[in-house]
Parts: sequence; C-alpha cells; structure tokens
Amino acid sequence: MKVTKIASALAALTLSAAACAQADDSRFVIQVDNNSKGVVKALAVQSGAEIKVDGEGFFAASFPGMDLSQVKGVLNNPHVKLIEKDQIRKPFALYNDDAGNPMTSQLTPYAVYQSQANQVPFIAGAGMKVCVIDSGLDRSNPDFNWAGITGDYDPGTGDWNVNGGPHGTHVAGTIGASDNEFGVVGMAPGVEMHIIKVFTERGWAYSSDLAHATNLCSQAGANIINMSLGGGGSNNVEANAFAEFSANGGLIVAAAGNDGNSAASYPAAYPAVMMVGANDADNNIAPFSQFPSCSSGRGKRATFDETICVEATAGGVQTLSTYPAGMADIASLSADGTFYASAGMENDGEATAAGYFMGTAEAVDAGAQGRICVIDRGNISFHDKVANCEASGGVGAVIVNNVDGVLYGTLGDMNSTSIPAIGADLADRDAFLNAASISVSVTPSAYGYMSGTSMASPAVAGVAALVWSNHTGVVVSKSVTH
Ligand SMILES: [Ca+2]
Ligand SMILES: [Ca+2]
Repeated sequence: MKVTKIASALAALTLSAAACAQADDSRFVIQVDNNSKGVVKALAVQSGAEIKVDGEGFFAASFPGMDLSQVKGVLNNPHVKLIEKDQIRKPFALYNDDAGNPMTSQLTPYAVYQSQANQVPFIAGAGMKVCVIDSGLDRSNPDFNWAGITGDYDPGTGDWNVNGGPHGTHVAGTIGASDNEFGVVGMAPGVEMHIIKVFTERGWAYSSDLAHATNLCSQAGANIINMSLGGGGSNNVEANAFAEFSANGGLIVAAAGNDGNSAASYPAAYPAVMMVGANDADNNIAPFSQFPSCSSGRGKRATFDETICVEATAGGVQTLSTYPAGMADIASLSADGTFYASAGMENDGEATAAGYFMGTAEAVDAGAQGRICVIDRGNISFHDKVANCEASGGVGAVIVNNVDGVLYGTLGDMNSTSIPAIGADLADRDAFLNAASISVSVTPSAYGYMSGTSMASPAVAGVAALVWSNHTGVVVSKSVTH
C-alpha cells in the first residue's frame, strides 16, 4: 500500500473562507418588472439606498437606518410588486464535533468525520500497534479500557501510565479512544498501543531519547510511531533509528511544528518520518502549522523532495480528546433538551432554569432573578456581563457570539464572578431566546480541547492504523514512488 494514498486521502482542500462581513439588517429585495426597474432603482438611490444586487425582475438594496415600512414608503410606486427583507444565509461549518457532554455520552470529534474514519471499521487483532512517544498516559481515563496498552518505565520520567501533563493522554485518545458510550472516539478505537514517556509537563527530550524510544517501540512490536514533538537541527543517531524502523516496514509520523513559518522541525523533516500539518474544521490550513519547503539546494542543483515537507494534514484546531481525570474543564449547553456547541469561559458549576434575555447585559436587571442569562456579545467585557447577570440573581450566563462560530473567551485574571459562564454560537441564538428551559454546565472533566500539529499527527497515525488494519497483507513504506 502506498502511504501517500493515506496522505492524499487526508490532504486538506484549502477553501478560501467567505469574507466575514457584518450582516446588513437594512437590506431589502424589491420585485419589479425589468422595464420599470430603472425608475424604481432611481427612487431607491434618491432615498439614500445603495444597490447591492441587480437581478432578473428584482433588485436588492441596502437602506441604511430604514425598516420595511419606511422602505415601502419611499418606494411607493405602482410598478413595485413586492418588497421584502433580504434574509441572511450563512455557510455551514464543513465539520463539527458532536455537541453534548463527553462525561455522559460519546462525542465524535470533527476530525473523525473529516477524515471519514467513521466510515471504516477498525479491525482489532489485525496486528496494529501504535507506539506513542510523548508525556505518558493517564490510564484511568475510561476511554482507555482495553487490555492492549503497554509501556516502559523510564528512570528519568517515571511510570508510563502516570501522566506527565495532559499532552500524551490527549494524543493517545485521538489515536485510539474506545468506541463506547462516553467520552470521545479515536481514529482506530481500541488499537494496541505502547507508551514511551520521554517528557513531562515542563520538560523536554533529546535526540538520543527519541532514538532509544524508537528501539523500544520496535522491541514492543509496534508498526506505527507517533511523535507529537519536535525541534530544530538534525541528528545522525536519531535519523538512523527512524530510517531503520521505516526500512523494516514501519510508519513514523510527527508534527510539523506550531510556529507558523517555513522552518523545518525534526523529526518530521527526516525523509523516514511523515510530516503532518494541521487543518481546521473548515478544511483551512491552521495559521500556526509550519510549512517547510519541499525544495533543497539552489539553482541547477535544486531538487524537489516530498519527504522533507508537509506530507499530510489532519484536524488540529480545537481538537476534543481525552485528558487526565479532572485536568480539563468542559462545558455543555442545552436548550429544551437539545445540546448546542459551546465553550466554557469560567466558574465550575451546573444550572438549569428558564432563560432570560439580558441584551448586552450592561446593567443589573431584576428580570434575571433565578434564571439563565442569555447575553449578546459586545460593548462591555465578558466579565462585566457575567457580573451583572450574577448581581441580578442570575444562576448561569450564556454569552452569544456576534459573528459566526462558538465564542471562545475567558473572564480574565480578575474574575470576581462565581456562576457558570459559557460561550455560544450566533447561529443558535434564536434557540436560546425561545427556550423554556436552558441548562449550562462547566465541570472538571477527563475530556478537553487542544490545538496544534501535535493533535494532527496522532490523527494521521490513527487513520494509518485504521486503513492498515483492513489491508494487513501489504507492506507500508515511506520510500514508495509517488
Ligand atoms: Ca469513547
Ligand atoms: Ca519527513
């Protein structure tokens, strides 16, 4: 099998994002016969309107500051058939995480849908084993509930199954989190893993550590290695270890790096290691994802070499995965029993109550007593909005974005509030305004979000295990012809 096929299956299409202009509330569509359109357009322009679309039997225009009845007033002409509001139509996000609380139900991360990993069954027992060289694993997370997870004790970093920070646990979940009733699901759910702990939360590793780890991965019978790590400068011993693992039929993937520039990060830049960049849920390449050149040498000696630049990308922006117990906060938001996308801002807690719309919440409002405040973004700080909700007797706050997408924010370092506060998506605003009951919860969780090429690399390692588990007779080689 050509690994490059996996790469091309994963390679993100870059779509240019539609310009995110502020929606115009004063836009109207006017139906009028083509032969009378000029007169009516002139009337519109006379009244201060700006023509936006000149269509077949209609035109659309913006009438600043006017409502529908005012526009009907200024366009009082017998040729006009109908004047109506120009409704806003938005692009949907290409891929989304399932909405809900992973502590109580299983959510499929967007990257799984994006890579179509949910359409292929992982064949357990096909001999796949992914070696995760990272910061160890919190084995207590209920999404690592199968027997085939092993690891090595390291005299420097300690037991592999004691987390050295959340990084390694998050990475491992993206590869293989169990397909059960809660948490998340990995690309190759339940794949055998071997964990090598080369660093802890504030630590780092050396090239020699990685060379040694690669040998341990081989000894453990791994056929895929994931390294969500890197640094500048090549090293001969390290390069040889990866080359040998690859020559023996293994696949090594590593993160491209998060500096958003064209610098090469090792081990990803070694020919024997597949370099993985990050894309977001809309198939755009993440701005932080490094992109070293595929060319080396100059002038006539310049050569093109796909093995020294990004070979695949996968979801690595706001990636939901496993955390060590209680090390993440996760938010959930529902209205009349339906879950909506949300992001926790601050203050652990849970509340269910009738909603109360507070506008932009710039003042205390007795109507919010005992209710969940639904608050529009804008004018004052998130903190002051939540503080006004709480001072009004509100029991929870939902701040709704004023542009597309979930509002990710915090209440700042000087937070004086205590009620759970959550950011929400503008697209869901009407659901909150019309709901009889809203539930908000911000709770310590074993699931949370991280962004980085470190999150993309394990997605590729997991997809490779998934695809390979269905085609065990083939030899995987990074050095195949393209
Ligand atoms: Ca799960
Ligand atoms: Ca490479």
